[in-house]
Amino acid sequence: MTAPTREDERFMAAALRLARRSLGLTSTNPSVACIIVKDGTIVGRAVTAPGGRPHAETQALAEAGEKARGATAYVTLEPCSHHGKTPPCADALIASGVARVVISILDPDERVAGRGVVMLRDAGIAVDIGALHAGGEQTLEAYLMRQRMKRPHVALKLAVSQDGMIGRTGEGQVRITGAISRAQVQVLRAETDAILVGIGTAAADDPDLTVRLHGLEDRSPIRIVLDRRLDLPVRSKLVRSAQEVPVIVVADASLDENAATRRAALEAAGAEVLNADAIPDLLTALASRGISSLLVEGGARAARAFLDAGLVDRILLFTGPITIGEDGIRSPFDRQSIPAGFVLRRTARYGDDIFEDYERNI
Ligand code: AOF
Ligand code: ZN
Repeated sequence: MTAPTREDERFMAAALRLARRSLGLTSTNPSVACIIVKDGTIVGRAVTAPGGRPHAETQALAEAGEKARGATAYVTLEPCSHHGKTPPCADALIASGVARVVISILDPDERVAGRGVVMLRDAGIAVDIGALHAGGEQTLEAYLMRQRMKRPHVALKLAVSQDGMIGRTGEGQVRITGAISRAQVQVLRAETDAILVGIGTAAADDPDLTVRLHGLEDRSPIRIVLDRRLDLPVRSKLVRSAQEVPVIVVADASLDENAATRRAALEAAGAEVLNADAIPDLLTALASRGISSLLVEGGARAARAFLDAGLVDRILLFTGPITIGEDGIRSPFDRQSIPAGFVLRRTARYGDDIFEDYERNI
């Protein structure tokens, strides 16, 4: 195995950028990109198709055609070796005549797990693993979390005022952040498989939690409400739009008979009711359905529940310029009191707001 060259890193960076563009579109498959390079020129490039198939490699090879012979393929995830709904990508690469394959991350899927590399090497193809490994881990973080830990990757989003509040008691939505931040939140939603709020937020704000940003309207994630006693009104925007974008209402397993009526009403309106007593149970259930990424969007109680369970991997903190005052609803934390164990990865200014991206330091 040789160390990746500058050129390898340049093409892998391009592949990772391409893969990131389809995050949220390929579930339950990861978004993987493949770039085929012949004599320094890109002759084929593709990302996993919406819905997860075809995989990246077969599409990139189709574009390259005969030019793939002797070329180098850059793939963000180890090419698959299993016969799933499509034949193995490793076979397609071998048949194409590529001379070398550069991989960022090995695939933890137990059907693959190094077998893709073995197939390629057995066929005489040079394989280099680990180019831009950290970037690969980040781009595939949700998929890797589900594969390795059998739970989705959890990001907690909070919009906090200067005085550490997330809203005002008795009021619906309070505008804490500006238009650019709100558009960024829409992008975050589009990139995630599922989005979650507590019943407090669902009842107070009556949000629909869909993606409305121009061009991303078809990328609304599944919506989940933590609602132990099934109080979510059937007339809420969430339930009324359940036919278009799925809604899962998470209730206690042991509910009284009155709840059976509410459950039936929610189900008749198209929502799904899922029983889970604790957050780890919920995450296990979501992972087993192929949900790799979860965005927790509010409010304070839901945020605290995930933090207390130690099940937050990323914090996306938007701090707006306004001050709310005494009747405010206090955020579990603000910029000055980030929970222990998180490190700042990125910061940006969105108009008058400050955005900070914290990652759990493991
Ligand atoms: C690749 N290239 O573009 C992707 C891969 O359900 P299946 O048969 O599509 O298999 C899903 C698995 O395929 C997934 O868990 C991961 O191992 C791999 N994804 N592999 O060679 C791709 N998206
Ligand atoms: Zn494949």
